[in-house]
Amino acid sequence: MLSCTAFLDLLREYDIDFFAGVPDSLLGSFIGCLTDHIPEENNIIACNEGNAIACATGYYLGTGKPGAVYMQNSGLGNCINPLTSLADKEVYSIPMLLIIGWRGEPGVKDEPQHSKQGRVTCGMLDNLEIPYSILPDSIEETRQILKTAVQYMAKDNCPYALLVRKGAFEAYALQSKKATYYPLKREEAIKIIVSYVKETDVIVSTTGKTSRELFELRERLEQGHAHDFLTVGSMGHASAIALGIALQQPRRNVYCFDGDGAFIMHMGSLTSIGKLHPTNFRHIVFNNFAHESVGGQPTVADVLDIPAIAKASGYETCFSATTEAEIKERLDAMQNAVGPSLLEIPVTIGSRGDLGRPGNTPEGNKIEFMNSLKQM
Ligand SMILES: Cc1ncc(C[n+]2csc(CCOP(=O)(O)OP(=O)(O)O)c2C)c(N)n1
Repeated sequence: MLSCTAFLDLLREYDIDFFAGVPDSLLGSFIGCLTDHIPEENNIIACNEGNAIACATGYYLGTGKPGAVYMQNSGLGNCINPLTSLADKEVYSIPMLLIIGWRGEPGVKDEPQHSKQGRVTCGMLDNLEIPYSILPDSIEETRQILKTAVQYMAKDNCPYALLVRKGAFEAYALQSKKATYYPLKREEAIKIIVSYVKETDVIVSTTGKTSRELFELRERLEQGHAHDFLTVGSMGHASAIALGIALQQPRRNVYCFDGDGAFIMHMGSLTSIGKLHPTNFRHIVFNNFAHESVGGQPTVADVLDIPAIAKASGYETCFSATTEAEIKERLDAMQNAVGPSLLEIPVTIGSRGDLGRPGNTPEGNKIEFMNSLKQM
């Protein structure tokens, strides 16, 4: 295992001191270490991974030095366009070090949404003609690999990737977690909304612990899972999925359970929702100001006015609420909305240590969910 601080020191030795990216659980310790040791303007927690490639490009244009971009391998898809049409040798030829968490590595047990991406990660890098190495265990070997990467970036002016296996980094506890104190935790807020929704309503929930908590709650209430579509992968796309359903199923309410990180990742989705204006679309954003599911690194939600953004994108009714009574009052008001509505619920960061994972398969979830939509 590598010490996060030793790896960071090594990167600095090679003059890599700018970072941009989206957090990942395999890189959680390292990104926590960056959050504590690198000033905000040199560690941009980007809205999505493609955006991080663009930030590193700007940094290179401004300094002549390669920066580093960190991501989970599921974010590679978000990067393909800027990697092929911006950083690529045949376009602007921009060097940068990609630090990629390798979820779903073949032979390593992982969740279903990671298995395909894990299997195709090396092939994707090969197709992108990006050379890569697997991050070694020892600091000495890492020094050698970094030397190769830095020499390649200097000579060829192109991205070089490091693949990071599960368990590669020693634990590092993020010191500078922003404390957000609100009356409810996400799980408690989910419970309030689930007890409010009607049997004919459906929920599309976002990636990470939101879907896991929703699944467990339905188990505990013995309600089954037929009314929930758990978006276990595809971070940031839950609202567009919910939009697609809302437009085709106008007689039922479609709730989207979003996280602030996921909401920000593909915020452009709001513009389609605002434009198409489905009255039955109910967007709930559990805002803990962090990527809690992958280590609690901050998002930029502390400087956003989420209801105002939704309103300016064409939503009809937009609120914020922090207590149970307020939430219920706002949910009542959303019933009378004449267009899409949004409720932001600022919550205290945190979740249960014994939180499980959905016991159904994604395919099983889809079939059950589609069958439930046929009824009404
Ligand atoms: C494209 C992509 N990038 C990164 C990830 C890793 N990831 C999974 S959940 C998550 C955090 C989501 O944060 P937020 O939406 O705020 O929800 P929270 O975990 O705080 O409840 C991240 C970054 C991913 N699954 N997909």
